[in-house]
Amino acid sequence: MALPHRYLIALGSNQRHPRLGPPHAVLKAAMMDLSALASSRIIASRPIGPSQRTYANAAIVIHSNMEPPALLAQLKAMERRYGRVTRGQRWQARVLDLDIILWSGGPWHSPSLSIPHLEFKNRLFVLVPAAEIAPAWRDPLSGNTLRHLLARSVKRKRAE
Ligand code: PH2
Ligand code: MG
Ligand code: MG
Repeated sequence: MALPHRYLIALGSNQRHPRLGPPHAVLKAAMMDLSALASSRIIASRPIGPSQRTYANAAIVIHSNMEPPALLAQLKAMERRYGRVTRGQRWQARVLDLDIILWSGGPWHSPSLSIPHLEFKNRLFVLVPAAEIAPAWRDPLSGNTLRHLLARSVKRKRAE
C-alpha cells in the first residue's frame, strides 16, 4: 500500500563520524538509510550560531506511514545512532541533525515539534536544497512555494 504521508527533511552535519568520515559522507549515508524518494545535492554552508565548523547540508523527501511525533522519535533515534551527543547546549557541533521542515498534512504544533519548522524560511542552507527537490511545495502558513521563499530570501540577504 502507498504510504500516506510525505515529509520534507533537512539534513545537517558539521562533525566527522569515526567510520563514515567527513560530514558530506555522513549525509550520504543518512540519505540512503532514510530511503529518500528525492535527494538534493549536498552543499557546504557557513555555520550559523556558535559552532565554528562548516556544515554539510541537504534535503530529502520521504514517504512514511508515521504521524509527526512518531517520525520525530525515529529521526532522533537515528541521530543518536550516528553518534550525536547532546550536552544540553543549543546548536553545538553535531554528527547528524535531521529536522522535519514540512509534511503533507499541513501545520502541526505540539510543545516539542512545530511544522512548518519555525526558522526554515530564513535559512538558505535549508531553502537552497529544499527548493532544488520540491520547488512547488507550499508553506501552508504563507501559501508561498519553496521556489518563491528561496528567491525572496536570496534578495533579502543581498540587501543586508
Ligand atoms: N544548523 C543549526 C545551526 N546552524 N548552520 C548551518 N550552516 N547549517 C546547519 O544545518 C545549522 C547551522 C542548528 O540545527
Ligand atoms: Mg537544525
Ligand atoms: Mg534538529
